[in-house]
Amino acid sequence: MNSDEQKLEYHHRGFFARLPSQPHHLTERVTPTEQAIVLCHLGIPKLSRESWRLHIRGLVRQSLVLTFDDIAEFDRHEVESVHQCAGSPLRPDEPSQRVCNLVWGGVPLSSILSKVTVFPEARYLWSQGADSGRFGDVDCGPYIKDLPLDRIGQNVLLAYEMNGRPLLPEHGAPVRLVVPGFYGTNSVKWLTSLTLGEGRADSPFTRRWYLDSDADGERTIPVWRTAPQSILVSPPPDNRDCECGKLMRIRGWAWGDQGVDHVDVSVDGGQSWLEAQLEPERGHAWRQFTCDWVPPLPGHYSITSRAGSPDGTIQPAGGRRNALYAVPVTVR
Ligand SMILES: Nc1nc2c(c(=O)[nH]1)N[C@H]1C(S)=C(S)[C@@H](COP(=O)(O)O)O[C@H]1N2
Ligand SMILES: [Mo]
Repeated sequence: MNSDEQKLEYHHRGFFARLPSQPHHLTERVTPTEQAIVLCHLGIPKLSRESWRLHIRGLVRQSLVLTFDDIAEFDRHEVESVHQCAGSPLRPDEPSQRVCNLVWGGVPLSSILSKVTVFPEARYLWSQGADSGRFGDVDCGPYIKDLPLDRIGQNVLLAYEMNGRPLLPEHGAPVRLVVPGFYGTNSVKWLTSLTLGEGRADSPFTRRWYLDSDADGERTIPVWRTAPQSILVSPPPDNRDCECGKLMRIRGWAWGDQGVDHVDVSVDGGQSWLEAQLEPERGHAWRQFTCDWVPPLPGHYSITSRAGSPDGTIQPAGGRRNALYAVPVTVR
């Protein structure tokens, strides 16, 4: 343990999560902060803007240390983006709908990196948080993630605001990384250092967990880019106002890092599909889809939505985090 870690105080020590997002509660385009997911593997460290420092090191000509005021001097940018937890790293294939859509304010990482000379061998950016400790019976050291350097042009942000307010402690105050289009796990909170590296970072969060097997099961791929996914906001489960012969508007959100070019809706548990209307793309923010349906007969129905990306990938029936799920509806 170095002297920085010894000095560090915590609001909360150890795993902490708030995952309130029941899809039908996510009625708003920008998720209110109280409804946003919170996921902390190791705890919630206490950091102040005044004493916070960001170290930039590794394959750069000269390392750099920035204060909060240094960061605040750069032009402020805003990015609206889906913020999705990939689910428990101990149960990576479990389908989940832990998601929200937030507006982040801060400085593009590219502006910060333009202040250093990056050596051509550098291919990855390692990002480290102030938090350290145990997770899943493993002594993890600090929370460290990485991302390919060529991703940085895509709105990667050093964020100090969420939904127009300074970051709350649990969301990474005073400054965190935000990687739009990647799963939330990559958006390192309580950011303290950025290291330019030739290979991937060496941490349980990059080498032991957050690795998926590809379609053939032959290779592992880092849990980086979000797969196509959709959630149903309306009707809510077990809705009582559905009437036979009365038009029902089925509505929800869809997203995916490769883009989503269609969403289909099924009312019969996935046996047949109707095409939903999808609003135009809006960067890495989620997109609304709607589908009008007139229930022909009273009875029990099972509503499902399925997003697909231009390369032909669609949400799978099961066994993946972006698998389909169904909303039961009774029609009178
Ligand atoms: N330093 C640090 N950053 C972290 C984490 C963490 O445990 N420590 N959790 C990650 C995970 S798994 C998710 S889903 C997001 C959650 O961000 P939020 O709590 O602001 O919603 O933060 C990511 N960044
Ligand atoms: Mo997560």
